[in-house]
Amino acid sequence: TERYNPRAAETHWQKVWEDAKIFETENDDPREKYYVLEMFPYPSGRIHMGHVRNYAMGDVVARYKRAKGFNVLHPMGWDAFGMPAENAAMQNKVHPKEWTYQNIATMRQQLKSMGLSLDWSREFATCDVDYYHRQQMLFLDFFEKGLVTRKTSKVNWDPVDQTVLANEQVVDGRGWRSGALVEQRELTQWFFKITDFNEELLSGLDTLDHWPEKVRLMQRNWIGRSEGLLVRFGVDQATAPQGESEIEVYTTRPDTLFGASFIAIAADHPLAKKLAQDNAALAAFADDCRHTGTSVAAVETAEKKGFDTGVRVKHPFDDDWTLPVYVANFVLMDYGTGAIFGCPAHDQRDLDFANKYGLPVTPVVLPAGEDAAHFRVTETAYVDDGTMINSRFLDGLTPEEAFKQVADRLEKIAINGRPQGERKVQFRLRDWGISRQRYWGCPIPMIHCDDCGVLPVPKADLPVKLPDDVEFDRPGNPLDRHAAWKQVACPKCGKAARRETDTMDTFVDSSWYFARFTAPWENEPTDLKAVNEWLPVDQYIGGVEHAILHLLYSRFFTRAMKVAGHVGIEEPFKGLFTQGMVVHETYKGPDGWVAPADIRIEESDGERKAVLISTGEPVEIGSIEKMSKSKKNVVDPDDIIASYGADTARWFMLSDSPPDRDVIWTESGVEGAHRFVQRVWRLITEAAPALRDVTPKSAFEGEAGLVSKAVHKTLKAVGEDIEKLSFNKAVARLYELVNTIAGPLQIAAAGKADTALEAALREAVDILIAMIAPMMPHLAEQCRTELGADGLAATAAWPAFDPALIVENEITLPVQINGKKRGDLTIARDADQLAVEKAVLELDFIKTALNGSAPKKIIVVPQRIVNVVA
Ligand code: ANZ
Ligand code: ZN
Repeated sequence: TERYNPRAAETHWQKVWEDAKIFETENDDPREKYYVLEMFPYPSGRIHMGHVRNYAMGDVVARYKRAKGFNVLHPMGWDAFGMPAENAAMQNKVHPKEWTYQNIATMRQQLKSMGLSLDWSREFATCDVDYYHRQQMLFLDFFEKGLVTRKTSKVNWDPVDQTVLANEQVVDGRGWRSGALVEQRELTQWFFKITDFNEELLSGLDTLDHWPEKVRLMQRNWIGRSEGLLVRFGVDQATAPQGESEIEVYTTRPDTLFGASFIAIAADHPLAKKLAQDNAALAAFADDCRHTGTSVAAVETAEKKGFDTGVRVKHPFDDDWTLPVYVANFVLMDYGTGAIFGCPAHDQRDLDFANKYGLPVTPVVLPAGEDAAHFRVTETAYVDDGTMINSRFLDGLTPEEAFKQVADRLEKIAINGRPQGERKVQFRLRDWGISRQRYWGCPIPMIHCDDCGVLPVPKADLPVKLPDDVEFDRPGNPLDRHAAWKQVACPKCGKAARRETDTMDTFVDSSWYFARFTAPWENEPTDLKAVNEWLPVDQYIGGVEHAILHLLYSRFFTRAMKVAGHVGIEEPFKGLFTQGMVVHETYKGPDGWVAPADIRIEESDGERKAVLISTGEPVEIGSIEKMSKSKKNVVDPDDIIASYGADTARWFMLSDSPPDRDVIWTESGVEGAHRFVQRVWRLITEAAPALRDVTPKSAFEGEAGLVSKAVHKTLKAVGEDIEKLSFNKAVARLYELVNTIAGPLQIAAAGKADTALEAALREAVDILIAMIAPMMPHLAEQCRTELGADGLAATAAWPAFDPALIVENEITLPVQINGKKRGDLTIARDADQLAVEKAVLELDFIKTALNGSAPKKIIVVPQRIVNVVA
């Protein structure tokens, strides 16, 4: 037979599917719904292997569920706003819009060449006016519901690029692009009040039992609920500026209050600011702190530094005990109260700080097995449980009991007319700052009037469209420099006013696209009926790098949309799966990294060597890393599809590793996958003439029975594997099945199979094709055609296995000779006495033992044991 030609077959079937519109989903359909979604791509230019893996997995689920009779929604779109388009504009003088839509066109073609069963009729890009128009409607609705605020906050400001940087964009205190020293600036920004949903976002996680536990844990930590105490320390008047009578701290460890040795406040704490006014050294120190960057990681890794303000406070339980007040770089203004009491023995940062400034270290929690007289803390803080010591009335209690004691007592003491202690639940989660001083994003639909203040754009005036005529010749936000665009009449008084020039964080765009897919044609952001029918997404698949922000923002957005009446549910993603990365060997030549396409692997005596194809020079084989341009270890999906076909690429992506782990892309692996494609093709086409007009029928007996049993067992298991997203297991079973039926198929091809075997084989190949269809959809169609089957594999039902063929209907009995076990007999479970006796006498070890003579007796204990008396 001819070799299978994937290129011709794949384009053919893709066109057939497209013309028949079989993946276009109707909203009103009586069948049960199933919504499968892969995280939509950013149109960076070309798809990469990570996309291939992600979309191959989603497509298996979509095709499988379709075959199982569900009305499947499997849409695709583009997360199309963002910085790279503007960078391209600055570097290559191409308009962000043009750059983006060109990339989309390329990538759409690439995705289509993968043969994904997507409903392209619902496609949109978040930079489509149609889409961001609805996003502006949502913004205004959220504003109306009090879920949007404007407030000043500290941001990382890049003075060269004149833009706000995300924490991730600050590297060693400098802007990632400009290299300029980043400043902390107070900027007025727009915020979504995600913290209004603190408790709900936390408790909602408990309901998401189809999410990976590690993702739920990451979200829990990010939300960061803690139960603590506000403690008000009275200021020693002699040491403080006028009007400063107390410092309020937040602590989760009030039990350690007797181990306190200092107070530390943030550089932006009001007291620090006041003191800095007439203390130049302190002002300089505070300034220095502002350069650290606001991220937790930046604060955590920076060396702990402090400045003694000279102010002293009194210990809440002892008026004669004073503590020094420092300004410290590790205390953040926007957490708790921006002030802490330091307990060096039981907190590592406090200990580092105390050691640096010679402050006392008094342990107050004694670990089990230590004795109080000798226990010291020097380099490592003790953060675990134990028994209270050095703590007066708390001594002997557990920290938990001590917490309660301190809280109860401080709640009853008053300071300046308020209790000195107050229990307080605190969250780490901050409101979501969505303002970006950028062009390529969704304009925030607000207007600034000198007389009337900040007002929403009237809904009738939406959309606020991005202007096309913008220049990228200077850093900063082109919208801000666009006088004509900015100019607008105040919707209230009619006087000249200004448009808001900030655009929305692109995370906003991806926080509701899954809802929009349910009715992308709708004038309102959603069609309530459609969105409530389709959501939640049954299976969401994407990278674990989105485990926190994207998923949390989407969970918030869904709740906010519910408040605004755009959806009826709270949790958008019922099932979540986070896939592993695609990794590849790296190669290093004399002039740096070398691409896999430029080398050849030579194997001799089991040793692998890499040489440059061009010169034959040896290159070093390096470690296996995530595919990245910087290490040049990328393999272009286009090349793979061109040489092996999409089915091979998909099959390999699904085959090698559990889907949540990294998969190592290897040339030999791809070739193995391709050999399998060819093998299936050859076996089926060669047997096709014999099987074409055969009516499928399973068998229970003989060779045909073995075929039927193998195929039904595999069918059951593969279905279960796909339901569990264990694609690699399904693939392994299919390899095995093909091995099992290859021989019989060749017998059939040679015209030597009996009717029963032919019928069993016909059924087996039909089922095999149905099973490979979700993974290798083109090959499945082609094989079906060879067999003369009607209809398409893409719309065929998933076959049902016959339970009767799956029960273990064989039994293994120990066989004894004169009461001593000599071997086993495997036989049909329902075999009668006579059949067992007959089979036993056929066993080699029995024949040898009897050596031609007849046994005296054969004792058969049914279902248990056989004893041959010689
Ligand atoms: C005294 C103490 C003693 C603390 C001890 C810890 C251990 P979580 O659980 O994350 O909420 N803290 C409070 N506000 C802070 C701020 N603005 N910047 C830096 N640190 C701050 O952590 C709460 C603990 O983090 C608080 O409890 C406080 O230090 C510190 F043995 O108070 B603790
Ligand atoms: Zn006005």
